[in-house]
Amino acid sequence: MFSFFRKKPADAQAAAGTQSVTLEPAGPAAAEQAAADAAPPSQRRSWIERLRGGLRKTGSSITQVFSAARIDDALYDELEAALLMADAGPSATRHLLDDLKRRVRERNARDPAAVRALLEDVLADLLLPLERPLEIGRAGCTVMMVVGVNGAGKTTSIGKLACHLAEAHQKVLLAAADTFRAAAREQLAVWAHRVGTARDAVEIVSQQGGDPAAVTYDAVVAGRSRGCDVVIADTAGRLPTQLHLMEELKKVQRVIAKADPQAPHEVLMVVDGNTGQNALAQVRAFDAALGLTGLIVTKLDGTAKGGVLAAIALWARERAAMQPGRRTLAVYFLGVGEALEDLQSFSAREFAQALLG
Ligand SMILES: Nc1nc2c(ncn2[C@@H]2O[C@H](COP(=O)(O)OP(=O)(O)OP(=O)(O)O)[C@@H](O)[C@H]2O)c(=O)[nH]1
Ligand SMILES: [Mg+2]
Repeated sequence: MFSFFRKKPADAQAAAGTQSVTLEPAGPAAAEQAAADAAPPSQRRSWIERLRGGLRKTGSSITQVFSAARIDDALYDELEAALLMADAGPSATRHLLDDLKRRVRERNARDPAAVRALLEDVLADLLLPLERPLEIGRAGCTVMMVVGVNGAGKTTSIGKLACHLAEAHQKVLLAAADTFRAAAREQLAVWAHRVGTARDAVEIVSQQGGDPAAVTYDAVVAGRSRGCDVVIADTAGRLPTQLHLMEELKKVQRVIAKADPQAPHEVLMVVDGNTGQNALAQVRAFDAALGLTGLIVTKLDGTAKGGVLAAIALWARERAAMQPGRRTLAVYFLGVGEALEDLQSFSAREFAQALLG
C-alpha cells in the first residue's frame, strides 16, 4: 500500500546523516520500489480503476468522438465540445486541440484511434509539469499549511497524509488551526490513530477556541523543538471572497515564518474535483493571496469530470513563464475516496489515460 513512497531504508538514512523521504508518483522507479517493498502493485491498479470509474463519463464521451470513421472538422468539433463538457475550459481546450492538430499533421495520422493516442500524449505532456514528488526532509522540519474552500477534503487529506508519513517513519505534528469547528481536532485525532504505527508518530497541537495563528505558531515551535520531521497545519475552509478570512490565512503564514524564516515550506491547497471550472478561479485566488506550492485534488471518485486539471496545468504553465525564478505548482496527490489508500500520488500519464477512458 505504500508503493508510491520511495523511501531510503532507515540505516541508509543514518549512514548518510539524512532524514530524506521522497513521496513519488508511480513511475518505473516507483514500480521497482513497489516490488522491493513487497507492496502489492495490485493496490495501485485498483486505485487507478477507481479513478477511471470516477472519470468514466468524461472518458466515454471522449472515446465516442473517436468512434468516427475519419478525421475531419466534425471530429474536432465534437472533441472540442467533449473537452468543454469535461471542465477543461476554453483556453486549455484550445491549447489541446491546437497541439493535437499539429501532431496529427506531423505524424500524418489518418486513423481516429491514432488521433486518440496522440491526444493522450498531448494531455500527458500538458499535465507533466504538475507531477513532482512532495519532498520531506530537505529542511530539518518540513512545515506545510493546508488551505482551501469549505468541505474540499483538507482534514481528511491531512489525516491520510499523516498516516502515510508515519508509516514512512516520519514524526508528524498536526496543528488543529481550524478553530471554527470543534470537531476538527477530533477528526484529526481519529486519523492520527487510524494505523498502529501512527499512534506514537503523530501528535496534535490544538487550543480550544484559540486563534488559528497562535495554534500554528505553537505547533511549529513545538515541532522544531521536539525534532518532528513534518508539521502540518489544518486550516478552516473559506471562500476566497471572504477577505477577512483570507487575511487570517496570511497571518497564519506570517507567524509560521516568525517561528521558522524558511517556512512554510509548502502551502497546499485542497481542491474538490467536483468544483468544475470554478476550481481554477479558486486556485488562482488562493495563489494570489498565499503563493501556493502544490495541490491535492480530491473526490475524483464521484461525479468529477477531471478536465479542470488541464485548465490548472495551462494556468500553471503561464504562471511559470511570467515568474521564471519561482517554484512551479505541483499536484502532489489525488483523492479517490475516504479510505487511507485513496490518497495517491499524481501521475500525468495515468491521469491522461483515466480521463480518456
Ligand atoms: N468521495 C470522497 N470523499 C472525500 C474525499 N476526500 C474527502 N472526502 C469527504 O469529504 C467530506 C469533507 O471532508 P473534510 O476533510 O472534512 O473537508 P475539509 O476541507 O476539512 O472541510 P472544512 O474543514 O469544513 O472546510 C468528508 O465527508 C470526507 O470524507 C475523496 O477523495 N473522495
Ligand atoms: Mg477540515
